[in-house]
Amino acid sequence: MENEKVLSPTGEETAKEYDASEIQVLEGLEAVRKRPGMYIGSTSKSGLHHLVYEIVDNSIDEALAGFCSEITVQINDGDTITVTDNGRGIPVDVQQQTGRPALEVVFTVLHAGGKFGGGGYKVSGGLHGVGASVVNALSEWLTVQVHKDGSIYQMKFSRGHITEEMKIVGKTDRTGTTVTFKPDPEMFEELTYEYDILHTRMREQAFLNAGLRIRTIDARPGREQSDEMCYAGGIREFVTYINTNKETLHGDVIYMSGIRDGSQAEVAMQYHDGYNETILSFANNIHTPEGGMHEEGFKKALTRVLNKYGQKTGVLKGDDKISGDDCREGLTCIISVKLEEPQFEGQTKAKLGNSEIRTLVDNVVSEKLEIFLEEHPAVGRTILDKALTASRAREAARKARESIRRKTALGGAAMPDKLRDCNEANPELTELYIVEGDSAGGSATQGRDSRFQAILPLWGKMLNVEKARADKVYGNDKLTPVITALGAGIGDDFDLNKLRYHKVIIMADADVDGAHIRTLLLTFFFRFMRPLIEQGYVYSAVPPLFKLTRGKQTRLAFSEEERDAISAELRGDNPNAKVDISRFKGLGEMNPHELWETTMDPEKRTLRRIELDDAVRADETFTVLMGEKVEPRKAFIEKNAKYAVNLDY
Ligand code: TSJ
Repeated sequence: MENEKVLSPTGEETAKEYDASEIQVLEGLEAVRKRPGMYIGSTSKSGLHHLVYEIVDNSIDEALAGFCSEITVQINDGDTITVTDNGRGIPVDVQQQTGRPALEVVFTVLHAGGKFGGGGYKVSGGLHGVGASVVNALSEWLTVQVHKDGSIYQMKFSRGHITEEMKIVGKTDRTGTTVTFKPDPEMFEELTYEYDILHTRMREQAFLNAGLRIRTIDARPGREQSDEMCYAGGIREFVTYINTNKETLHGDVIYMSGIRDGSQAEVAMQYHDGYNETILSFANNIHTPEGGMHEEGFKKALTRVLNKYGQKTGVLKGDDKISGDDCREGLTCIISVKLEEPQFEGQTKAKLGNSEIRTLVDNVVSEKLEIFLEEHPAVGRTILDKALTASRAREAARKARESIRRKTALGGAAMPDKLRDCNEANPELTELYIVEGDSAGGSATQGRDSRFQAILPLWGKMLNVEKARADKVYGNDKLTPVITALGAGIGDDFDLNKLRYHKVIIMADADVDGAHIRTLLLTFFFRFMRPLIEQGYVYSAVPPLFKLTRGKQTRLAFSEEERDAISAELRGDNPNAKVDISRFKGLGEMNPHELWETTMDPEKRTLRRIELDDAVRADETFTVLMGEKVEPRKAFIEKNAKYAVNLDY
């Protein structure tokens, strides 16, 4: 291979000689294959999808530079990926430093992305900012075609090695870059792409890059679908999208932007009548869930501007102050900044560290929001009223919490009327069953072992935690009994040492209503008693669905599959044997003895411990679930009922 014949960019034959720099190149890509996780996070499903983002980021850079307006991402049969753009096309001319075509360097040198072609402007970039060469190293094969200057240039690779040198394969009248690759089965545990994951990510990128048209296509047989996304309004439309199911407090999304010293900041925001704060921040199109300087700058400026405006309009008097939290109640906000050299910090490198960006965002919001409020006094008044109400509610909540704390401090609160407590006092030995409905509660009370099992029935419509402010949660007649029975307080005052039961068991039907109550309770625990879940004290009871009887033999089944299997087993070799199958319709229909035998007897029952992940998902389900508008909520429940029920298995 010392003197192998290769084609130059113009198609002439030249002798190729490997030199020291090229050996370094190959060593670089070997490193990627040795420790892929270092470059793309993981080799599971998320890493597999990350490959696509790394490629697309290059096209987005080209769009940011002003030369690309369309990007297409396609999943092909066999789960290969094709990304196409209509940019200028990756440069193909031979580079001074390396003596190789720029195109080759892009795919074979680690960290080569965007650093050529005269002051390459790089503001996009994946989580680890690595690029095309990493994707190349981790692909069984990769083909790139560049349409440029009237010719189509093509080059092929396998696992980072060149398999076909760059050559001209045809003529063209357009410009752009197309890359097709097949993730290497030797490197990835998971090889099947999920259209929804790519689609969601590409939609986010379309929101973040106003006017950029992104198409996603699934061309795998039997799964054909496609979408086209282009948002002239950019992050304004992102906010509108998030607020789709909410009652907004002012018609138009507030938009602010500014540029300084080569950095750019954009903010879009809109209040709704709910109580949650949703701030999504991005740096160079990368999501920063841990926040950072851009979020800090926004929050400080928002609080300052609203307080100043309140004083100026006389709504706030003297020393009146609205806190930052109160200024953000019911706020949906997107912050997007673009800067030359982002510093990502924090546990997952998802927090922006550049302090100059805090000043930039602060300045932009201070100036532009003040002007907006001057020009839209009605909106200004609405926002101030919202913040003031939040402020009063927070004060009421603080008092309610104090009173609960005082009660517990004074030799323990009176236990709730509905609680059927157990005799044992040592929390390590006791269990609390939280049971949906009065009739199931009655059966559980009669069926339990009262030495160590306590029962708390919950009945009627549960409080919707999403729609309730903290003070309502504290004073709520459904949740207060739970708080009191557990005895450990809530929120900042929560103290596991005071917990009265070390097993907290949610017992609800395996239907949509049961799933609903479970989701509500998990969300409540997640938000107000998180250590309870983190330390593994929360369980879900697993009631059976079927009872099968043959003669004197009785068996229980927890799913339809299990029912069929047990039925076959009971019949044995005798096809005529009669197996009686009855369905448990709900907890309420079991008699106390049955409930004990099937669901509560520690010797026989199944309990499923709730993991933090379950609670996080419940919380997310909730956030989407509990918009103000009923129709989307209903559709969502129906679509997710299966998942919610699955919490139990
Ligand atoms: F990942 C990748 F590198 F393979 C890749 C790059 C994949 C895809 C689908 C597109 C791209 C890409 C790169 N699209 N557009 C560009 N543009 C450039 O590389 C480019 C073109 C011209 C100039 C110039 O200064 O003339 C500079 C650059 C960086």
